[in-house]
Amino acid sequence: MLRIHGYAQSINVRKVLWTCAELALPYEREDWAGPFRSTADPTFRSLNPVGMVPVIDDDGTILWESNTIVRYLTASRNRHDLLPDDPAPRARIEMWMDWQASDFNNSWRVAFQGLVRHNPDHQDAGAIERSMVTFAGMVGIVDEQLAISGGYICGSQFSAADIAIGLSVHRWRSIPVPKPRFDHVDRYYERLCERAGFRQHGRDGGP
Ligand SMILES: N[C@@H](CCC(=O)N[C@@H](CS)C(=O)NCC(=O)O)C(=O)O
Repeated sequence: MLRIHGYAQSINVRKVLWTCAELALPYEREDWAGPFRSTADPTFRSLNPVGMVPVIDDDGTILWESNTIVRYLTASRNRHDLLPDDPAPRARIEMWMDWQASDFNNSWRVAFQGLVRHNPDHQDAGAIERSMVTFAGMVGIVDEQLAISGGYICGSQFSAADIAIGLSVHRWRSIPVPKPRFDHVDRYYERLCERAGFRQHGRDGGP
């Protein structure tokens, strides 16, 4: 049985949970990080030396990094509709996933910590404003892509990249301040809400 290590409210753990829903894959989950057991625990560090959730143990295959796990689960279960074998379409999906993990993910950090988590370390109004401007710029890029892509981030078909991008879009919508409106992103969000996995782990899974 697949084991997932990580608390269910983590955006990165939710990528894995949503993927499991898409694959109808049963799993057991252990709470680690966030308000639960510290990832500094040597047991956890033996699974992931960088001390972050999610981690999976798939019958002895131990992996960390959420987007890598999403790709591994879809590929190992032969879900070529979500992640094709063909190098070019596959790379286009990986490209959006890599951008999500590196640039998009980093843009919201200060705004999210300050405005949603009310983290006392992130209450500098100027820094929050700068983070919101960068975040909005990146949601604007997603909006432009959706205007030409055909419904999902890499085309007319839902793919593994939508799991990463979709949760980032959900995070954008969860920030409780007036924001620029992006019509293609709004329609994308409604399209994602047609999927049970997104409703559970995105829309209703926390900010
Ligand atoms: N690049 C990593 C980032 C993972 C990450 O930032 N995980 C957070 C939770 S969302 C974490 O483990 N934080 C440590 C903690 O809460 O103790 C991934 O995509 O898996």
